[in-house]
Amino acid sequence: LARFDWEDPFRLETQLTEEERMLRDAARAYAQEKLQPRVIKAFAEEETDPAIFREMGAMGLLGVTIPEEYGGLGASYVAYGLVAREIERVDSGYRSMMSVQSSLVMYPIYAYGSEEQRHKYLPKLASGEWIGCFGLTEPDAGSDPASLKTVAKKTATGYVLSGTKMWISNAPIADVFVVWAKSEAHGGKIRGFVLEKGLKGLSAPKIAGKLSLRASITGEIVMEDVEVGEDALLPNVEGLKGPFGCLNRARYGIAWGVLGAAEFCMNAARTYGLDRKQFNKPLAQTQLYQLKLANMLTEISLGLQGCLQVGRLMDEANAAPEMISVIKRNNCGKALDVARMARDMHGGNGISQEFQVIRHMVNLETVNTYEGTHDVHALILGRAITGLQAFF
Ligand code: TGC
Ligand code: FAD
Repeated sequence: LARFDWEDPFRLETQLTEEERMLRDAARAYAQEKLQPRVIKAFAEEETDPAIFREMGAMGLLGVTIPEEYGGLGASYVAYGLVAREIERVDSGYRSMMSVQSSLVMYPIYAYGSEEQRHKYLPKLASGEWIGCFGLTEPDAGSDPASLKTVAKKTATGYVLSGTKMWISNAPIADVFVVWAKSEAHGGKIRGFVLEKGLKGLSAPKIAGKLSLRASITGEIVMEDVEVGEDALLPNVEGLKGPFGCLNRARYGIAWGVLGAAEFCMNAARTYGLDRKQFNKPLAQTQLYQLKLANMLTEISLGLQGCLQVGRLMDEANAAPEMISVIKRNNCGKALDVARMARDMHGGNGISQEFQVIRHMVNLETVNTYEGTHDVHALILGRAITGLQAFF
């Protein structure tokens, strides 16, 4: 009979290349040795250590899909997903720091930037010397980014930007700001701009008091008549497909990442159930406990296969955005279910920071919301299924 390994039910291991496995192992070692020991305090005290970017950069974990010429590794999207899974096994906030830098800052500069912009920004973002953020969401434009109000007005030498971005990961510690604005000189179309810390009129106040994703700093981006040169414009994209092109990659990474968090929670519940006895037997020897573990294993293993297939299609430049909606939506929702269940299975200990499952649970509430909410991805899929759009 073929052997069943509960830790790798569909033998994902055998479906990866040697290079993918090596990068995954390096990410796992870094995450377990360097991130795991500091996460409980970082989350409790709501502190983000900017040194993490330099550490990740030194390990080659920033912009792994970006070509080596610009400081990346030129690795596959499957490798990127595996890195996201290992980092998020520790904390969704740390994965957020990595995926914003990689997919939402380095990717648009690489895909839509000039050669000068690529050479100026990408190597320093890859090393973690510079920290990046991505400003799309505004106070009145969340699920509906087409209604954003930030404007770019043309001047003799460049542009003046005005507007406010909301809920922006990394913003208060960022050196590089990729922001999306309606450009009057381009018929009001959405265009991307790269701003740098220190520009007059640019500030990024921290949003305090988050009860989720506390190890990842979040802020506003306030632009009060910020003047930039022509060289701040990303020249090679126009319209919402610019930010969405980046979101496709970040959403894909999240789909892998949340399964890392779910795997942590399932493993924690299994260990807890084997150790803890009630009614003279291990909790793990009860039918209900086993049913919950079986449900967790099923969702996680099916989710991983979906990620792998979409990743392989991304590597062939053949993945439709709707495929990404399927895995982002389902894996976030399922990971949240797993984390809530694991919290319950730990009993009272489940609410303690020490056991870590409640931290994953509250983090996953954010991940289920950002990059397109669970319901927005349902509507994207509903539109694909029916041909009818139900957003407005
Ligand atoms: P719609 O009419 O559907 O499309 C407008 C234009 O965009 C193109 N497009 C895409 N292109 C590439 N990839 C995609 N996934 C695309 N989706 C749409 C489309 O072809 C069209 O192009 P063109 O040339 O014809 O103009 O636009 P809509 O306004 O009806 O969209 C509705 C909706 C709901 C699908 C969309 O707005 C949406 O996805 N909303 C969710 C917003 C969101 O995801 N925000 C994320 C902000 S960033 C973030 O959360 C980072 S957190 C990071 C972290 O910390 O990890
Ligand atoms: P809304 O759009 O107001 O949605 C509220 C509710 O209404 C949701 O349940 C939604 O599903 C539902 N809803 C909305 N429209 C419809 C509809 N047509 N039909 C049915 N239901 C609907 N953004 C960035 O640009 N960059 C970042 O780096 C970034 N980082 C973030 C970090 C954190 C910690 C958080 C919390 C958010 C971040 N975001 C970022 C913003 C995030 O993308 C938005 O919060 C998200 O897109 C949802 O927008 P909203 O919060 O305005 O909610």
